[in-house]
Amino acid sequence: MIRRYSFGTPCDTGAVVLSLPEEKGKMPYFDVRREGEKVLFRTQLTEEETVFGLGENVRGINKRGHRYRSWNSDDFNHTEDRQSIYASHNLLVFFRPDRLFGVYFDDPGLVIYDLGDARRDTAEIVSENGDLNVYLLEGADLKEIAKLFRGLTGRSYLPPEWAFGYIQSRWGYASEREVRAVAEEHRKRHIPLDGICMDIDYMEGYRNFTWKKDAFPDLKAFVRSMKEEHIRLIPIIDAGIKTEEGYGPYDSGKEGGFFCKKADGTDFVAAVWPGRCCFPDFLREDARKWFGDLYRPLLEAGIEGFWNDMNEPALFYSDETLAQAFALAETLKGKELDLSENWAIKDAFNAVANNPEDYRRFYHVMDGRNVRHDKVHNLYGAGMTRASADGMRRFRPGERYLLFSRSSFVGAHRDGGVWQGDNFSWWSHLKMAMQMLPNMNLCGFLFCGCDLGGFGCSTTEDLLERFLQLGVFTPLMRNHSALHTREQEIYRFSIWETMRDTVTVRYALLPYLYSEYMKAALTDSMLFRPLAFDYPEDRRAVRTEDQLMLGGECMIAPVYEQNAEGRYVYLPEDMLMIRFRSAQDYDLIPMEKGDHYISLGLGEFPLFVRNGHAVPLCRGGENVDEIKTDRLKMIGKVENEAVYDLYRDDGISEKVGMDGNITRIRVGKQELVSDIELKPDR
Ligand code: MIG
Repeated sequence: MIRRYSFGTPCDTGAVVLSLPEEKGKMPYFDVRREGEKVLFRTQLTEEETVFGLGENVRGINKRGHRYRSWNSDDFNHTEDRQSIYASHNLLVFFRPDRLFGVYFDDPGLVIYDLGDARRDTAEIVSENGDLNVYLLEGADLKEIAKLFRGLTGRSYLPPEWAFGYIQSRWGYASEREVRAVAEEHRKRHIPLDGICMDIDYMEGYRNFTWKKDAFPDLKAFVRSMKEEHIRLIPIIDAGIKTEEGYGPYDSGKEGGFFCKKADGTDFVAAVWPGRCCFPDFLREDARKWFGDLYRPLLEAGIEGFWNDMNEPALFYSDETLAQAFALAETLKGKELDLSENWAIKDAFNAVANNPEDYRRFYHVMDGRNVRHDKVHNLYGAGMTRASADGMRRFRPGERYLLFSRSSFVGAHRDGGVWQGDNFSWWSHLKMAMQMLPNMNLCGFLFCGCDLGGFGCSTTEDLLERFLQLGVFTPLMRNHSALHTREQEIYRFSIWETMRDTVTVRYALLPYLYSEYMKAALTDSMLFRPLAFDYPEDRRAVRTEDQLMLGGECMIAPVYEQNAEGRYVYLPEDMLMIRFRSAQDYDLIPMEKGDHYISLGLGEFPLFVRNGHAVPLCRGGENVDEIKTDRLKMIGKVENEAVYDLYRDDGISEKVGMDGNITRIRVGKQELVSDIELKPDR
């Protein structure tokens, strides 16, 4: 059951697709009070209570014991003490033996969550603006809450099948020659590959929708020839549009009046990569339409997918924030700084970027009204996602497209995926990337993944290998790194063959992973789940922070520690461990419920299959087009019979459903593996 409570005058955030009558009575579970504009929601937490939710954010799967803020931020330093990164996914699920409910704060502005931080026994959520709808979700179990939420907010994005291939990316690829070299090195060494991302360096002076003519003399021919090798190019697009007369997107945006404006009616200007930029008003339908059409030249060149960046929006500086810093510098010039001046001057220059005053300086037009940006800040990235998704839908009606964004809000899960932003090449970030996955899925974002290997600072061989072992299972499997860090393509490393073998497992599992993804999307369920969702009565399972349920049959338990040769795993029931070394090379080890130490040398990683189930493994391939599902090995410990519903489709049509796309595979009692043959799917 879902109930809606309304506070102040909420706007339509685009998150919710169900229209529900407003409840008039008192809201259960929370003490609600108003303080000025703010609305505060308080609830008691018992010792055994677990809190799930908040999607993309720092810390563990159980969010309890910390503070978080919904305020989309370009903050690359995802340390434990952060309270927000790039997304606002305002769903919480409270879970304990005597109560279970979900609560969604449909609020586009700043929301602060104290989930047992000030006091262990109290959660308090504060809406700073006080204009919001609150949805209460009640169901029989955690899975039902997740499903209700998807019913409330709409079906998750369906990517094309090729998007499940391995993608290589790096900030710095600046020419056709460089991109071709990356492709060649993969193909030459038989490292599977389906896509290469083009970061900002492909553009002319970082201007969106341009490309360097000397470095990419014939983009269309280049895209075509890469596609012949089954490699898609995936360009980046940023939010800001360079303010420069004669640059098409600026001129047409200016002419249409599509940029966000300040109170005096002039365009808001702040610097990002290209220098001074204007910011499209993505909350306006006409501006979205205009922006979505700007993707055309790239689509016409054959591009089938994009990643959208800097859409919190990130602001490097504005004339106003710079002027403030310089003014302070002027007053301190020549002085011997005392301590407070010393800090003040540092703070002043740090504050030129992403300054709260800048976010109060410009306006959006919503339903014909001017709305100050900070009141709806968290909708900006979702608006950009929608603009580009619609642009691609108009260009290739009926076909799926690849799209992933840095910033997001619930609702954007219908139009695209997300990557987890700028992590570091840290072991702790490998763990955090895993912990984010189930909460992102809970909030509807199924197509996600982190920068494998780590984005900031230099990776190491073992760290990249362990990242890849997690990436084998994430829908977006992308190796990405920052300029000036150690080069991170698989072929750069002494253990490249080990890494390649790891990637081959992705391709052998692709029929399964694609099938589970599509079924999760089409049935409004989750692909990655905390163990609590499947074993709610098992305290050990509920408290497990470093293992995830995957699809209907499996559990993963990645290694996330340096120099580890194995790890402890808790099995909430009897399972079969597949210990992978490559698509062809793996051990099958039946294991019993309970605690186990599992040895996992550097190139080894486990997948656990619940007894009584079997999962398909195919021969693999070097790209998704090569994947065949006519001959499969069904792997699992089956005493009587196991049934697996394999989802297959043409991999590209937008209009798909479960009907007609499910092949029911039955395996009888088996010796862990049985070979089966199916009618080819294409
Ligand atoms: O301010 O385009 O998160 O993936 O490589 C940095 C350069 C801008 C941030 C993205 C990252 C990307 C980088 N971008």
